[in-house]
Amino acid sequence: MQKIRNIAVIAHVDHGKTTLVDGLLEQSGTFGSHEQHDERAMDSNDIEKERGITILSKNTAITYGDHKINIIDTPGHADFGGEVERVLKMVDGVLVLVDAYEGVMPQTKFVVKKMLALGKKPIVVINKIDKPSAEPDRVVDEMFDLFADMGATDDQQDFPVIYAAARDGMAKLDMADPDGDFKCIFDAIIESVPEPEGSADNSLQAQVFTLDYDNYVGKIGISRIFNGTVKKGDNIMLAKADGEMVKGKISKLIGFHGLNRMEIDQAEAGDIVAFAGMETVDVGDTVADAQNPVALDPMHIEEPTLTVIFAVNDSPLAGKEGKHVTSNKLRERLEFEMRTNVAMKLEIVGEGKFKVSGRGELQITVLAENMRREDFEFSISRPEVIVKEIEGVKCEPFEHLVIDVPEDLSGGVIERLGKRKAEMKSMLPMGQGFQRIEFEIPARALIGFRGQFLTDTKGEGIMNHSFIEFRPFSGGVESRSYGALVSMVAGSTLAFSLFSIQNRGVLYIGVQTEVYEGMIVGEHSRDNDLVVNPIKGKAQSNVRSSGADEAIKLIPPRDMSLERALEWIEDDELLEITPKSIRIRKKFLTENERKRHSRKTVK
Ligand SMILES: Nc1nc2c(ncn2[C@@H]2O[C@H](COP(=O)(O)OP(=O)(O)OP(=O)(O)O)[C@@H](O)[C@H]2O)c(=O)[nH]1
Ligand SMILES: [Mg+2]
Repeated sequence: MQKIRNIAVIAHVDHGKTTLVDGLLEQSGTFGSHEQHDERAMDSNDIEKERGITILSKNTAITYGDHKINIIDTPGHADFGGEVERVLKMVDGVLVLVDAYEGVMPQTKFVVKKMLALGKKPIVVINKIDKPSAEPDRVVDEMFDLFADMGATDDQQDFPVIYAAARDGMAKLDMADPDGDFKCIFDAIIESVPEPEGSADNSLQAQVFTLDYDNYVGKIGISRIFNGTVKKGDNIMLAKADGEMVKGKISKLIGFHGLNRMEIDQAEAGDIVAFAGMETVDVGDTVADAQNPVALDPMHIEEPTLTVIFAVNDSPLAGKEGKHVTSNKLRERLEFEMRTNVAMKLEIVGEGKFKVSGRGELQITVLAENMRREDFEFSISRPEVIVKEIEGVKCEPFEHLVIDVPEDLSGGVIERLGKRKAEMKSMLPMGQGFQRIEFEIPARALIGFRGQFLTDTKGEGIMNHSFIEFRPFSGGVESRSYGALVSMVAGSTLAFSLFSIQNRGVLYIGVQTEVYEGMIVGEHSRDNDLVVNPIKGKAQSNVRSSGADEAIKLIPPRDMSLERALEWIEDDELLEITPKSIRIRKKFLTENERKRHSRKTVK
């Protein structure tokens, strides 16, 4: 049997997981010496590349000496935290990265807690020690405290520490040592991560932890083999979470090496491989022996906390920019997403209306962004948190929020968060005039908070949050404090009218932009909505009579990204999304209709 180690790389967002995996691939010689590859090669899909974040966990394998090391790179963003938990069940040890300046952050806590509870063996990597602001000693202490607080066993608490600058391929066991390469990381993996249990001679038991889809072979289940041996063409039994047993056949067996996948003939206990040929496969299923099927413990799949409604685009500009606009197309696409994305749920709630539930706004945004790139047009509504009854009590999701803010601005931010029902848990000086403040806050109150926070901290604040648990409903929270500037007409915008509207707030659109009645062209500087005419030319009676053209200086419109717009909208508003545009609109386009459904200020 081959010698194997299975590890996951876990950390808070941006602490350098994918960069470290690059280094592991490179320094193990897995990339051929002439092979060209991108930076953060594992972040392979377009949105991952553009945003520089990992969205889907991905696995790779390297060879080091006589060992095969399976490595799973995980996403650090809280919205994808559910993935991490599933991945952790598949490995025997973890590399926990932590930024040598930022230290323990919300998602560090989340992943360390899960990892310790599952009894995994950690190796702590203090990364980015090259940063001038790095304080590796403080961060090591923070990690020791965190482990102790989270109930680490003696064995887990006794973790090896590696100091690294992953981006430079540098690592060492002691800050006083000369800079070294990743050899100390490889050695720590081989020495301290236990070898996989289970035997190749037992009956087959493999568990699926990620799904993938391929146009040629269909659904693919990426799995850890806990027992037995599997060959291409084998008949198997698929043990589903609900106890059902479905007969199947492994049409293809796929192995991983570096950035490549290749067909293999056989795999054994301890390894991580992918199976094709089982159309009904789901995350958590056990791929078991056909004669003696024994299911593994089902997998806990984190429940969604947020929903939005995807609907057919019914704006006056519908159908002009996208190819796929019908309810059927929309349903097919969303159903397709659900086949591989277990963190999301879909419910049809009306003609052309689909309720999509997920873990957070980023997850929803990524789906919407993918769809617009595939030429879809649709609308989405304001995100709402999922409220559920637990033992007769109405409960809602709560989040752990950590902000870093300049000291002189912290008072204002704390006050604002108070109105949003946040409870302050701690406050620490961070150096360079910054304070780190931790809160617990209803997830509901965080919707729309980021934009406000950036304004309040003049763009210098940093905020991070991650899910804690469902807790009793906390009552009304303050929502957006500004109204919308709403167009009263359809047409193409003109500088002349935008020039006067810009005194009323912040514009979201520029000149020569198609608008329609009920479309939102900006944010009002007061709390009520204001109806405006953005297409008025100057050949009208109110033009000043000085013959010469008055210089019209337009302030550049605020660029509303999909996320920013999604956070900004209220219940009576929608985002219209097409391959070319993101428009913000009122649900009811005419003022008369809107009057009948007047805007609520407290929810
Ligand atoms: N200064 C410094 N920057 C680093 C180092 N390692 C990574 N970075 C940078 O940190 C940023 C984030 O790196 P990633 O590898 O994408 O981080 P990640 O943990 O995979 O992020 P997510 O997958 O989104 O959670 C990138 O800009 C890297 O270049 C390091 O050792 N030193
Ligand atoms: Mg990453």
